[in-house]
Amino acid sequence: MFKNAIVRRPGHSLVNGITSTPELGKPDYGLTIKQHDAYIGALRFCGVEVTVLQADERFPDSCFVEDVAVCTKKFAVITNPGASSRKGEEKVIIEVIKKFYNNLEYIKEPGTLEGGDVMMVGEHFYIGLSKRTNREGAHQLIEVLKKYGMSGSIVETSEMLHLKSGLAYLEDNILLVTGEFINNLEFKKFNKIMIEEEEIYSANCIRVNDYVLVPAGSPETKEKIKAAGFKVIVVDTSEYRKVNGGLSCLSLRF
Ligand code: CIR
Repeated sequence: MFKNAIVRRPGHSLVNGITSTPELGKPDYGLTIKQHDAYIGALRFCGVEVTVLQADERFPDSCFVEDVAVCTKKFAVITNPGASSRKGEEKVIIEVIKKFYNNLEYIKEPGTLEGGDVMMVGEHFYIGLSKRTNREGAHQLIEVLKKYGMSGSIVETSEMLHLKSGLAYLEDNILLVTGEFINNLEFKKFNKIMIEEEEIYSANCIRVNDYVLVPAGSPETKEKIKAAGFKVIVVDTSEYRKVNGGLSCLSLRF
């Protein structure tokens, strides 16, 4: 069960966020805010207490709070983002994380790690190696996990921005999976829900207590998740998609 979530309001500078799909255009500020309101509303509907941080215009991507911390049951890790324009975002999240956690750990140079590359499955954490998360960062996280009696393992990635761009753990041994991860033996033990190429963006869903949040515009994914027995809430994240963002990266949940 998640009791808490932290989100950060998007700033006007989100238009300068990192994107790999410039052809989608720039986020519309008004719509970005509306969608953020709806996202917060969905989290609250799922029974989560949401802490809303003010926008920080200095960091265009700072509404994607998932990347700057990893929040577990026992401790939180402040990460070290691999994207140069995102370095420093981790410092501005520390204060609020301290309100919730006594045990804080840090990923340190030369290690880099972004939370989008970390998927929690009970007490085990899958850590994707990506352009943002390097082997040193992954090893540092594994050492921290061991210290608290948990474990981590490394997953090589090649096409996705982050590990969770192509995977979402819905609990109950059910894994949403797409693209390069479909045949990855690391995930053999899971009951898989396959996401087709046309709806690849919807592999980034989030299970929040009794519901699964699914991005708008992915009817097949929605039906598959419903067929697996979940209650679904559709949330539109079209403006965040324009800057590589999805449902998971907009919050820290713990
Ligand atoms: C970035 O490229 O870093 C941001 N524009 C989007 C981050 C998305 N984060 C995530 O999927 N965990």
